[in-house]
Amino acid sequence: MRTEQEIVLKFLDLGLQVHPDVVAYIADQQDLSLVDRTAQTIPEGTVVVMPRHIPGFASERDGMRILTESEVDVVQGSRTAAGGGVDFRDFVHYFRNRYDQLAAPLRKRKALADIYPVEALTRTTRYYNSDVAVIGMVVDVRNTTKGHRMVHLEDPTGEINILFNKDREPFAEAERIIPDEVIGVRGKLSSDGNLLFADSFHRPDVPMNNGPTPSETPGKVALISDVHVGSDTFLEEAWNRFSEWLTAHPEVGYLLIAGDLVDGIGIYPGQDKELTIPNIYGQYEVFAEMMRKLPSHLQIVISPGNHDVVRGSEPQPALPEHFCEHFPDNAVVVENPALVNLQGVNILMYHGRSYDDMIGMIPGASYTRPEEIMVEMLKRRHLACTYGQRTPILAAKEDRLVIDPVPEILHTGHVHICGIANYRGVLCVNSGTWQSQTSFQKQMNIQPTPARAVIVDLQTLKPEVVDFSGNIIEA
Ligand code: D5M
Ligand code: FE
Ligand code: ZN
Repeated sequence: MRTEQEIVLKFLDLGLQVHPDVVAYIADQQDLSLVDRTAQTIPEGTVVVMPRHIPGFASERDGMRILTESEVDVVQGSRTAAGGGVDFRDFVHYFRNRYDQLAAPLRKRKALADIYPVEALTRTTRYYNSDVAVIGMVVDVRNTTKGHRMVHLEDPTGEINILFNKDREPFAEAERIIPDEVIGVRGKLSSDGNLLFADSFHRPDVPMNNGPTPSETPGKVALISDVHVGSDTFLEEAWNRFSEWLTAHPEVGYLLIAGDLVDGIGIYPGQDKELTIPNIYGQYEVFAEMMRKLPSHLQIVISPGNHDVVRGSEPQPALPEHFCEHFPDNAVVVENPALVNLQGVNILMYHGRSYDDMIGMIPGASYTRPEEIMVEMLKRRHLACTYGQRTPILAAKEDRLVIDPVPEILHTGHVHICGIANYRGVLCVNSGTWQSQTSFQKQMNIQPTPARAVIVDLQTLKPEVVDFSGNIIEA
């Protein structure tokens, strides 16, 4: 009998199933007594013996050293957490919940001491002409004929207009205010209580003293997105180079894929002419095959994007079972967005549909610098705050697009352009794509940066961009 078979049977005799990496490890050691020794030390109730159950697991396979077993902890956005249906009352709950979540950090600001409910300011003469602070959600924002910025703000008690004078300091930042974000403003109330003249302006933001918590043990994660399997612009050769590279780099223990796994069907007009796999099941089948070819020690986390088969409104549910039944055991599907913890390092994965809204609204923003938009998301502590534009949002009882806790890494995609920034200790990574320029992007004048993976060292939180485009010449 082959050693591997013997090991499996020995575990089965003990009422235990066993992970293939454990079998390979014990076979390598040529020490069958390890089966009994492992069985004695595993926690009670264990069904499958995992590499972590072998103390100090470190294996030599294919001549490579696997340092530690990688483990993914899905903190937010695991498959079971999917929100329910929509009810008109949920809109009220949804925005109230957003307000409550984002007003909390603002209340702690010294500059926003003595916050008043809007109703108290507008309904009583008491505060007219005085210095006050409010926290509210932006209903809308516009420029006045004189070039000032007027923000219509709402809190749970009422509504008020706020004027940002073009000649005063907070004006520049006020130009970047967008609908449905939660802000705090200090200023002077007009003599009739209807207008607040802003002196200072505050966002929930990442705390100034934010310090990331790196991993205490070695490990690396590869961040990618927008694979677009099934499209005639999918870069198969570059993908194969990446796949081989991962096999040759066992120190990379994790692969996080932030959506647009496949190109999908009927996502944009005329897409059928640009598909090599015209069937959605076929697309996920090929994607699954690509995942199975990756080394088995790699922990893969897969979240959906706007080209994937799930509902477009965010949070998007994880891929349903029948589209991922051929994914390997080392892959886990999560929602979009999802917060995963790798060796103590929190990584917030979000596909990034809201780029399409924010780029249009924030002065100076561009598809070529996605990292700047990631900073804007962090300042607002929200992934997609503007409701009712291109990003469909599911109004549920809780706003799960709020960024809380502040992660060590924010990982997005969608834009197809690689961009990296560090904002108050948060590493922002937009990982690019595995698809060359599409006809749509040509029309939009978007030049993608395909076939790059961003590798982050979990101990130092330093990113490194590895280019797999080979001989592809970028236009
Ligand atoms: O997005 C691919 C690229 O196209 C990405 O740069 C965003 C851009 N894009 C996608 N949808 C829109 C809309 N509606 N307006 C402007 N730009 C857009 P993908 O999700 O892969 O199709
Ligand atoms: Fe995409
Ligand atoms: Zn996308």
